[in-house]
Amino acid sequence: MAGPVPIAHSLGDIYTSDALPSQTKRWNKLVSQFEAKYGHGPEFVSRSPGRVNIIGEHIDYSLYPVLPMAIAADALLAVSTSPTPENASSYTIKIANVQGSKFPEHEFSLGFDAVDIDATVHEWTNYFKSGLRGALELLRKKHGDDFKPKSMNILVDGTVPTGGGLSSSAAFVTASALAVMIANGEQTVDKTELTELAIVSERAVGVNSGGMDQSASVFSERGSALFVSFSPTLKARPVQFPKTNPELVFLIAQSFVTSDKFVTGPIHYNLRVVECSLAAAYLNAVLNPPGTRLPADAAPLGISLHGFQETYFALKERAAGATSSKSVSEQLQELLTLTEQTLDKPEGYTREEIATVLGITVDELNARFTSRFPVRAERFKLRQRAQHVYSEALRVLQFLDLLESSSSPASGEDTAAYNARLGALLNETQASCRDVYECSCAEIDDLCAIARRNGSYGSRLTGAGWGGCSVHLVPADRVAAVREAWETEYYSKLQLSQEQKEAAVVVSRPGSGSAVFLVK
Ligand code: NG1
Ligand code: MG
Repeated sequence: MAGPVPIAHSLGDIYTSDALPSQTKRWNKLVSQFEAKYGHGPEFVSRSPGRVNIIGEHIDYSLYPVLPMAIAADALLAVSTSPTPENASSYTIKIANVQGSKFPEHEFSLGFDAVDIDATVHEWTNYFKSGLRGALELLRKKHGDDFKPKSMNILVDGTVPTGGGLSSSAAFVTASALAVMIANGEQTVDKTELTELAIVSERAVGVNSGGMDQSASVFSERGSALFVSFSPTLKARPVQFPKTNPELVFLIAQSFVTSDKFVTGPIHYNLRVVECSLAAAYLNAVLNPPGTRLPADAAPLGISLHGFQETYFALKERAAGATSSKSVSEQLQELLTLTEQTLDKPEGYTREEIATVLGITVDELNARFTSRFPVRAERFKLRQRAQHVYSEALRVLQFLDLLESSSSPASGEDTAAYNARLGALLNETQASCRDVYECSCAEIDDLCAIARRNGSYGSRLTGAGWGGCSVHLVPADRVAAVREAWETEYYSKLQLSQEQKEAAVVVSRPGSGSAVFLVK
């Protein structure tokens, strides 16, 4: 899985045969629009897909493994370059989008020091700039501080719906960083390096994100889901779904409730990141010996619920003078009990209450946890957030186990019963997201209920939630019934454009990850 981002030689390396005709048209159009705009052809196209998360929601930033897969929709950057003269003091980025009315073009003249990003304005090119910034940091590390980036002409074509939970942002940031690396002469780009820089970069846009989306976008392989773990280091490996008859497919259904993390971060996404870190710090203060520090790991706020798990069990073992016989799943079960006992205030905790337990002032608490990404809350629901994270981490392991263990239908279990077990875990995730983590919404709950009534084994939100997309595990012979029910019971009640109607539901098969296509 690790290794360089592939150089594609034909679109058949990237897309499945059913997608190929329409993708070929799209790519040709992109190239001819590029020529019309800049007066010459692109040198290469960088490409990164969106993703759907199958299971493992809101746990990546607590450093627990997740199971997403890439979808066919992607971000493409067609690029040409020109060298920056020895004596120049700046370079130029011209960036335009095939959807010019929605995403207006820009020209930036940039100095050689760090790229400025104003995260207070919501501007589509910020995502490019964050990829640029991350890539340049890496290039400087490799080639020294006086490294001079090339000027670039760029035309972008993105098909991942924005604000829809399918991670248009990570697709764009990773494709951008990849484009900058290739534009500046890198012959190969390491997948792990690209992913890590994109994770850090995306935080520059104002969202305190985990690393699932960028990993899925870069590492995915056609035909497989991806098991991504973050600790101790980023690792990704493909996971196959068992072949069943009827085939199991993932349906992705839009709710058309737009949830913009940039706008609602302080009460939704960024607040959850803070609550999880506060929960970890609180559990650490109460349950570990005084003075124990959680590892400053790669979690957005440096303190993760996963870090607490590791420290807690390691210290316990040391105290007992024995190595633990507990499996990770058993540890997670125990953490659920400890969470219930220790974080016993369902109404939530005030800053004062948390600061007292941590032995710091409220100002120190704010500086450490809520200054970089502001949040708005009177009370922090530490109990519920930790409960969701530990139970969801457990469900990911159970799901993986079902996919990979001998209990798959090949070994004789009745297919429907097996599918029902997979689906039950997805349904439990949805219940936990709705009731415990509070990141669903009525419309998503509705889509899930309709799908289950019509043959879905498991239905849930995917991505950050509070709107956006839902994912459903449906046997191929029930797809039409589920679609029809959504149409009559949900979509027909919304005012949708033709374009929205066509994009509302897609059958998704696991697609391939980032690639570069060299144009001859
Ligand atoms: P979306 O909103 O689908 O891009 C976000 C985070 C993920 C993960 C999920 C919840 C970003 C870029 N992505 O996904 O890292 O935390 O929510 O599981 O913020
Ligand atoms: Mg996103």
